[in-house]
Amino acid sequence: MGPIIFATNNQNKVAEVQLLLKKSDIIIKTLKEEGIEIDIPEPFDTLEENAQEKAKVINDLTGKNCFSEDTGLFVTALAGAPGVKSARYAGENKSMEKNINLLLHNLHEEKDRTAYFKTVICLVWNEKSYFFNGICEGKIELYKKGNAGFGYDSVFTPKGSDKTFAEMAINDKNIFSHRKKALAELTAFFDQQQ
Ligand code: ITT
Repeated sequence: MGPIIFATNNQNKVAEVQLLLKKSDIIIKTLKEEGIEIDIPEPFDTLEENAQEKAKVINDLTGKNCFSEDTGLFVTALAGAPGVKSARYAGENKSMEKNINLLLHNLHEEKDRTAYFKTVICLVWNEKSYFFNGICEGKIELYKKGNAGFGYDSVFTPKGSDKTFAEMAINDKNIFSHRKKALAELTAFFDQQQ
């Protein structure tokens, strides 16, 4: 199997996925490596549609097989917000500091801090679309902890851990994460193709 493009502009996702695929036959090419500079749109109300849009844009551009993913943080006490809008929770400028501050503010004095991350991968493979999901349950902390990772990692502690994702090395985040679970489905799909 030849290399496959991972259609993302998020280098932290690339680092996590590269580690997760280390022991598999799947070799990924990043948009950077393909010389593609594009702000991929995420205009829809579901992770599935946004993931498919990202993969289709890159497939149309290159004619090559590729996959993308869309991820959201779903908080119980906020009726699932920030959800699909996680990147733009506090506004269009996509400031993670503002997003996290707004999240902590909206959860102020809230006792139920349960939340989950969900990742949907869309694979465009020989002109067909395939979807793979991963969920990681956990809770939102009262304040930020740790400096590793990205996005909401500093306020999210996965079930089964006493550390936030931002207090973990990538390998440890990869034990629990939504992305790891979705990617396991993707690798199982490729195993079946052989
Ligand atoms: P691409 O669309 O280029 O893949 P992105 O950073 O825009 O990259 P998403 O739309 O999937 O990715 O992410 C939505 C938001 O959720 C965004 O603010 C991310 O920082 C955050 N996020 C995604 N995965 C995360 C993770 O594993 N841990 C913490 N935050 C995450």
